[in-house]
Amino acid sequence: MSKRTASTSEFLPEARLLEVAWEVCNQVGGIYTVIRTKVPAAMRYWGAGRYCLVGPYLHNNIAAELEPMDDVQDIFGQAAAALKKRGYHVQYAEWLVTGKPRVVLLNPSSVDEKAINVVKYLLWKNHGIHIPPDNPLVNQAVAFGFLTKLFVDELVRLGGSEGKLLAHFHEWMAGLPILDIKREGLPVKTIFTTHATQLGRHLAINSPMFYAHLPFFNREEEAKKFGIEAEATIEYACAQSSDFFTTVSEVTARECKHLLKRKPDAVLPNGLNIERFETLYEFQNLHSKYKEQIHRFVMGHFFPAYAFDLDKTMYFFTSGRFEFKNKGFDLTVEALAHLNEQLKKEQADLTVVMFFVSKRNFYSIQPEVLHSRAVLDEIRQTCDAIQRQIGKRLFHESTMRDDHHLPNLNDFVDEYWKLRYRRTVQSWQTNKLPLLVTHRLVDEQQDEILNILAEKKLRNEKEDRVKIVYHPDFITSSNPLFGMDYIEFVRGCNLGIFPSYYEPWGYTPLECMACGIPSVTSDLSGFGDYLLHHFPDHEKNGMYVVERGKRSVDWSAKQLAGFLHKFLQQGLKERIMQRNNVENYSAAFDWENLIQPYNAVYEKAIAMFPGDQVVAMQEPVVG
Ligand code: 1S3
Repeated sequence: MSKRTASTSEFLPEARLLEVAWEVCNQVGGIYTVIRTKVPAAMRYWGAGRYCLVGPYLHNNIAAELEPMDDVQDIFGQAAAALKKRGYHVQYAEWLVTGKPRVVLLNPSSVDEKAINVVKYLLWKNHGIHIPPDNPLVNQAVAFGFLTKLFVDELVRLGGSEGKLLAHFHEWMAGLPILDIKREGLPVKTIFTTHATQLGRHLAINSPMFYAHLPFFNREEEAKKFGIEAEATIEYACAQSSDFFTTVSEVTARECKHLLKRKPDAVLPNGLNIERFETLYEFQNLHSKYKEQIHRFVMGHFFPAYAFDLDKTMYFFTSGRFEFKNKGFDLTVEALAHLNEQLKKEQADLTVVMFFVSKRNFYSIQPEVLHSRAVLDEIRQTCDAIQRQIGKRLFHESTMRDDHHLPNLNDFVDEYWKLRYRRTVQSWQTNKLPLLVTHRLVDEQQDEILNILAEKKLRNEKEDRVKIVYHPDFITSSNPLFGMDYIEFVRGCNLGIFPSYYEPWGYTPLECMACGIPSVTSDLSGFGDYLLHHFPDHEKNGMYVVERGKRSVDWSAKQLAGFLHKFLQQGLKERIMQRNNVENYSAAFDWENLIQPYNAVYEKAIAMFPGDQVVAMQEPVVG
């Protein structure tokens, strides 16, 4: 694997790069991860003075992540100051994340309604884009686009004829300035990256044969049907007008070709900041440590009803935003039902606990779940007290005895502790089945996961070999049930399951890989498709790809169940080996490598400025 090492001064020395996204300093989904994790690699090429992120200023609490740079009079600082002078709310600062990039945050609400209406009128007049009056998100995108364009104008003015400015926009919410940059013929080269098409996401949820029908959808009609005309038209116009149009995977490139009527000029796969350990056992140890913590939760949740052997228990999980079909939750449950039946038939002595982690509206954690957890903690404290008492008295007794026999340890425990022990354990046990869901959901009757679990008869019965824990909230360190953050939870599990139906890239299996945890993805996810093309040995090494593209749900569910069953047949040694192999893959997804396709686009864009030679695309270095 070659890594290109360029020093800041040698990479496109005469250029500056603006990277504009709604998710700069504003975490909504995966684009935030792209921007934030890419910063160190981007900074290595561009350096602080030539690279600036631009995002929306939406919440005051972002201030804690910023080191204001009001006094810095570099070109970005001067342009920001010029906007401030005109009365807009602008913050120029260092973003205190790894790599410390400079950011300009523009507050959309500092553009008054009158000005927004003028901008909307001009969008209609100059670009034929109709913006409805009552869509707050689109209104914010219009205001943000307006401010970003003013910022670009200032940079062009300040840069004079010397500087070459590249402006890279992510998603429709950031892309509007592209249209006027082109219309006015500004000396700025634009790149537009879509991370999913607006129409594609809606169609995938609603159209049963989405992929087969892709060439036949009528863009305008479908956008109207879903009430996303403004978003879809903006996205279409940005894709059409940008100098370079890119997306994150070949899967989404096909979608763009049909729905945005432009084949992307380049595919820019997503990476991570991969932190590798000096020695393999370090990440294996982390797995044991966090698995122990998950054991605690599982004991509290299941053992009041019945116990099972934790040494023969595997933890599977899925996570992501709640898009039931797109994220493959339906397929996962179906496969788990097959697996459960098969394990029961085989009278297997192992247990699978499957966690569904997503975000739903809920009132609170179920009181039973909290109660059981609290009583478990009390049992632990009681056991510790008994252990201390026995230890102390046994030691004392041992020094006084003539024989060498172990005395009856029961005699060393006070009646108080015996009674407290009996009472606590008794109050813990219950005849009820362990709950499927940890929280009181707002709309429990309509919940698609609970409904399909009922339909597939996964109820957490004692005989079931596959148990379910549905946790309708993301896992963070302040979470009272697990007491660990998401990545720690991933490290403690044995397998991640993400057989998505619609997934332009999909960070979840990549995060598993970075932790050395095997996972399942699908050939319809950008990441799965990438594995299929670049890593022929992926399955042998714990990266399973379910076929969904040309298969029925039933077929794919059986294939997934087969993968899960095969995974369970491995012994401890094989699983350890597999974790090592999975972790070995992760280097290929380090931004240090995946920054290269970005750089290749930037080199091409610079070559478009008059007087420059065309720079040949670099050889791909990944895979
Ligand atoms: C999108 O976020 P999403 O979860 O809405 O962008 C991500 C980053 O490129 C990508 O990983 C994901 O598949 C897309 O769907």
